[in-house]
Parts: sequence; C-alpha cells; structure tokens
Amino acid sequence: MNPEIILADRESRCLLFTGLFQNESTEQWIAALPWRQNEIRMFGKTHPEPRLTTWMGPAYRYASIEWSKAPFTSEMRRLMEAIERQATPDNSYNAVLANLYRDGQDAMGWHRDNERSIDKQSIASVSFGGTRDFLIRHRASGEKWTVPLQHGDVLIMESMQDDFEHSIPRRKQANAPRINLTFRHILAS
Ligand SMILES: O=C(O)CCC(=O)C(=O)O
Repeated sequence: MNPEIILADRESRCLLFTGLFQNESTEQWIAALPWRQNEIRMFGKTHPEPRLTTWMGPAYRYASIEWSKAPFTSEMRRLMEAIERQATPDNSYNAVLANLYRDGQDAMGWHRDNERSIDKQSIASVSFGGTRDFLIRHRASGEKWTVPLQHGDVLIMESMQDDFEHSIPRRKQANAPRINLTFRHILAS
C-alpha cells in the first residue's frame, strides 16, 4: 500500500497508511491491555492525565512518569512486526506507549516526542476505534495540519520531533473510545 504524504519538509515526513489494520477489534485491544491512570505534575500541581495509558518496552521515564521494563505481548509483537514489514522497512521499534481516550473529553496537549532516549527518526502510531483529529504544527511558522485518524490507520512521523509538535484536542462530539499505540525505538543508555 502506498501512503498518503501528509507533509514533507527537508528531512521531516509524515505518512498515512489508511486502514492498514482495519480488521483489528478495538474491544479486544481495550480488554487486552493493563490500563493505568497516571498523574502528571504541571506548574507545581498534580493532575490525573486526561486518558489512560500503558507501556511495553525497556524501563523508561519522562516528566513525572516512570515505566518499568515490561515485555511485549505476542499480539503487540505481531502488530509491531507487521508495521515494520508493511510501512517502515528501514526502521524497527522496541517500545510502545498505548493511550486510551475514553471519550471526547480525553485528549493530549501539544508536545514533541523529543526526549534524548527516543530515536526521532521514526515513530509509528496506530489508531483503533473512534475517529479523532490529530493536529500537527510547525514550531517556527505556526503552519498547521489536521489529520482525522480513523480505525486501523497507521501514521508515521519521520524526523519530525525537532521542528513539529502534535496534539489530540478535546472534541465534544467524539464519544467512541479510541486507542492509540505509538511504537518507538528507545536508545540504549
Ligand atoms: O493519540 C495519538 O494519536 C497521539 C499520541 C501521542 O502523541 C503520543 O503518544 O505521544
């Protein structure tokens, strides 16, 4: 399958493989993962994150959140290997952050996945369940892209984490639960 090129700017590219995993069951993925509610510290105050999350991969910490090393399940490995084969033959991953947006009130603010331990060359993001808008913003120019991510879509961010940020804004009408699985390569420390 040839991807749609959402943006290409110097070494940065964002690619969309529509419906690559449309046969997966959102309900099965929700039931299969050990979701947890993290708290995030911001401006000296602690808040519950507006989504549930889980992690598989090496031990990893960012901001006030700490993940212990956790093995991939066979189902998660199957998905990751299918992405490596069908969408990113030049890249491989060793970790996944899973997000569960329970309804349109769950969201993720503007950020970059630019911690030193993340290989910024390729991050692969899979969506299951309800459609949500994925926003991209160029940090210098402010130029914006809106990509409605649908069930089974695979979005690849190549070398985007320096110049671009991304977010999932709240959407009152988006009431179907949505899972996002973000595969990354965590560099050995
Ligand atoms: O839910 C999404 O599509 C985005 C997830 C994300 O930005 C992240 O995990 O860093």
